[in-house]
Amino acid sequence: MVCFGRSLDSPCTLALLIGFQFAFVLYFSLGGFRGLVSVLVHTTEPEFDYSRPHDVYTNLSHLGAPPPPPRNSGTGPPATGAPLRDCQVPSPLLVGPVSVHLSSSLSLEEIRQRNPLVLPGGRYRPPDCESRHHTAIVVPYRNRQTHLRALLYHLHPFLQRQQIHYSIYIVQQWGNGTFNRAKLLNVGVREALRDEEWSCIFLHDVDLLPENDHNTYTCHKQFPTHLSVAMDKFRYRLPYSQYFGGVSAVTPEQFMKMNGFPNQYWGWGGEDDDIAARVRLSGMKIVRPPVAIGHYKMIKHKGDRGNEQNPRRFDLLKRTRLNWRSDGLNSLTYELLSKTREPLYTNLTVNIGEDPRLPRGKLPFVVKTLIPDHQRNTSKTRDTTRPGKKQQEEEEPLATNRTVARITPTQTKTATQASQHNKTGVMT
Ligand code: UD2
Ligand code: MN
Repeated sequence: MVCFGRSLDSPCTLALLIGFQFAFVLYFSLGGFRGLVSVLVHTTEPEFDYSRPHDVYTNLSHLGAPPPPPRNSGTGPPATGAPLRDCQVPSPLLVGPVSVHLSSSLSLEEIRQRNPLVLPGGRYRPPDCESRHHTAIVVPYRNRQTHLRALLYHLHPFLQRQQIHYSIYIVQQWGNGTFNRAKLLNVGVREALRDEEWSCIFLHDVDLLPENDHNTYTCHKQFPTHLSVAMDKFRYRLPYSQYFGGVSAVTPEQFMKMNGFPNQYWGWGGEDDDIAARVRLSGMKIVRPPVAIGHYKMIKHKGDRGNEQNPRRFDLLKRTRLNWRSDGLNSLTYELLSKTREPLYTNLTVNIGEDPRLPRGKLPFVVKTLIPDHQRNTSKTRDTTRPGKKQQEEEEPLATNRTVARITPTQTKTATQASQHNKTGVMT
C-alpha cells in the first residue's frame, strides 16, 4: 500500500481521509446504512418475537360485514358498483407471528361460520379494496381429514389478512393406489387455471401451517419461490440448499417453463428434489423469504399407507436432466371424477392411474374419501363420473353445487384408458 507508515499530517493521509469521507457519503446515499447497521449489530434479517404470537383471526372482525354483492369470477374489476381502490402493500392488517393450532376441534361448518366472507369453493376477495394478488392454493390430498380441518381453520384468516384474492383447491387422489404428490399438483394447477387467470399458484402440503403473516402468499415475478424455509421439524433451518418441499409457489409462466412437475414419482420422496432440479434446468433459480419470516409448524404424523418410500426415487433423480422435457405437464393424463365447490375449498377428485411398475394383486386398503359435513348423515350422493356430466355441472349455480363422487370398483379405470375415451377433464 502506498501510504503505509507515513505520519498523520502527511498529504497522503489527508488525501486518504478526504477519500474516506467521500466514500462514506456515497455509501450512505446509496442506502448502505441499513447494511452497515446490520453488520455492526449482527442482524441481517428482520426480527420477530415468536414467543408472543397473535391469534390467527386477529384484525378480521371489522371485515365481518355481510358478504359483498356478487362479483364477476374473473380477475378484473367488479361487475357492479364503483371500482375499489387498490389494496395497500403491505397489507395494514398484518400482525407478524400467529399462533398455530395443530388440530382444530371445530367442524367444517363452524370454521365456515368464523369465515363469513369466504365464498363456496373456498374463494375470497377483499371486500374493501382491489387485490393485486390472485393466488390459487393447491393441496395434494388423500385421507388426512384432521390435517385438512387444521389447515382450513388457519389458512383462511391468514390469507384474508394478507388481502389476497385466493381460492383453495384440494386435489384428492381417488382409490387406494400408490400416492403421487407431484402428479396431483400438476392436475391441481391445470384445473385451477381453467377456473381463473391466477397470477400465482401455491403448492401446499396439507400438514404445514405458516407462523408469520409477513410470509405473503404471492409469487416472485421471475423465479419460483420456496416458502417453508424454516420448519419446527428441521429446527427452523433449511435442511439443504436445494430443498423445495413443503410449500412452494410458481407463476403459470414459470410452471410452463419447467414443464410442470414429474408424473413418475409414485410413493414418498424425491419429487420435490426433481422439481428443484427442473427449476435449474429450465434456467431459473429458487428464491426464498428470510428464515425469520418463513416459519412453519408441521403437524406430526406417521407415514401413510399407500405412500411408502419410493425405491426408484434415486434412479429417477439421476435422469431428471434427460426426462424433464418429456415427463411433466406435456405428458399429463388423468380423469377428473368430480369438481365441487365446498364451503371452504374446491374439491377435485381425480383418477391419476396407478404406478405402472406396481406388482399386480396388491391387497387393497380402505381410503376415506372427503365427504362434507352436511352430507355425512344423508344418503343423497351423486355420481359425477359419467361422460357429459362435468360440463353440465359447471354450468349449474355453483353455490349449490355440492356433490360427491361415489365410485364403485367397476368404475376403476386407469388414466390412460380414460384418456382413450377422450372424456372431459382428461388431459392428453
Ligand atoms: C416431505 C415434504 C413434502 C414431500 C414429501 C415427499 C416437508 C415439510 N414436506 O413431507 O413436500 O416432498 O416429503 O413426498 O418436507 N399426502 C396426503 N395423503 C397421503 C400422503 C400424502 O394427503 O396419504 C399429501 C399431504 O398433503 C402431505 C403431502 O402429501 O402433506 C406430503 O406427504 P407427507 O406429509 O407424508 O410427507 P413428509 O411429511 O415427509
Ligand atoms: Mn408431512
